[in-house]
Amino acid sequence: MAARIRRNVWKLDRSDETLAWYGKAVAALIRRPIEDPSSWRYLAAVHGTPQGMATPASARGYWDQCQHQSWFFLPWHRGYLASFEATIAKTVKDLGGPADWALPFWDYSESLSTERNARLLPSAFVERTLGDGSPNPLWSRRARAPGGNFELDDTAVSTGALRFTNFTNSRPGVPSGFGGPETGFNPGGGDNGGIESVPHNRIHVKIGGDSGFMSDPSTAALDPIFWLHHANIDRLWEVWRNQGPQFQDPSDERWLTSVVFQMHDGDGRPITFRCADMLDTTKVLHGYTYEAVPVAQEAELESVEMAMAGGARPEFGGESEGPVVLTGPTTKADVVLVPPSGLEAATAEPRHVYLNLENITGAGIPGDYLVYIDVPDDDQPTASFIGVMTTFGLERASDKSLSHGGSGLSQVFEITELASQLKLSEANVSRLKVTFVREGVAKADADAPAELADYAAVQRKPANVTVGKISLFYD
Ligand SMILES: [Cu+2]
Repeated sequence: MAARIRRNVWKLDRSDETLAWYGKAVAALIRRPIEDPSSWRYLAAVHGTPQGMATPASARGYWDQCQHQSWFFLPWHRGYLASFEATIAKTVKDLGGPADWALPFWDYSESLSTERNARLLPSAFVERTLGDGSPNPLWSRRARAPGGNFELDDTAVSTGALRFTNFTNSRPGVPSGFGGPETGFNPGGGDNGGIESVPHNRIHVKIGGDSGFMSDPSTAALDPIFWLHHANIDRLWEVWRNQGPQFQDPSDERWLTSVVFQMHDGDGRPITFRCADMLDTTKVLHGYTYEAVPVAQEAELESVEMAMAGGARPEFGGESEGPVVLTGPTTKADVVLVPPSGLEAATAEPRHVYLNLENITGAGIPGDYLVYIDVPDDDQPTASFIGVMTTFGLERASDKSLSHGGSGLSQVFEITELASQLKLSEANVSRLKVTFVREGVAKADADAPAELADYAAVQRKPANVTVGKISLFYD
């Protein structure tokens, strides 16, 4: 069979039945027992399970496998999507549908001039019931969003991560590239790759709100929109690679072959794969392609020149005086710059300056934070936006009982241009002021599809978040 074609969900014809068949398959899978690898709940548990949920012996090594804050984020999720797509496609066929069903993708970052609905949840997912009054299998527990409008603003849908020319990075203190930091098999914690942070993490929390399934890795894949969101992230990997010869996947064997992932195929048979098996989408399980992989325009204008993996460790330029607890809508913190080995000692202007947020820990769903630094503007300091601190996966990353958890998330922003405006390399500047503005999370529906009511009953912990340290590095 020719490779399946994953299509843009907002570009499907009115007569197209892809989503109608998706709904029918979801309704079938959701009734299957959780021990069945082709059931809705088993497939979601492969990503993560809520705390306290027992893993049956037969599911050990299959559940709780999601790779986040890692260079395995993209390839693991690619295999996961293919396993899911194969299961849905087989069910669609068994129900009398087409043999070539493929997962659509939701391109929320598409220009509103070519698709004015791009930032709205596709309409088939919005209503609780279908025309005949029966429950809509594509509806789920989400932030309340009239008409499917989750207010995905520019900061949520930005594809700025495509400008990273490096896939990964192993140097502490500098950004982790497009795909994520070099790690071992990793269930979470540490620094997100550019594409994982935005739009991936942002979209999760915007859709899930304070207690919807999408806000937490342990319930996210219970929401049928999860898969269309991840199909788009997977597509953006193809867009990234398509930008030119300098956009290369890692060639290191530690990435390509050393870690083996296990899942099931569409017939429920165990399969294994490595990253090397995930590089050509037409050879991933049943094979697929995307109908739209444009060359990113902004990448042609300017790509982020990154300090390459393996280079010298950047110089330490200062840090906050202690942990910063983010309470209330706005929190300000100072980074104390270090003389004499600090920036002012540098003989020339530093090539890059990086602001690091380290050991971000907490619980619940606090939502994302907009981060600013004060820059002088006609002697009046103005807060200048440097990026978004995302919190998807915070509770997991802060959980000391998990094998890799406990030390929390981290995030790195390159602030080279602002640092030069700030004249950080001059001796009279001794402090950098950082401001965190809480974006807040929308209230989610209390209900959930009847078959998933158990998950909705789990109480979320009250939200709190602490940034362990803010530090500055330069090279
Ligand atoms: Cu995700």
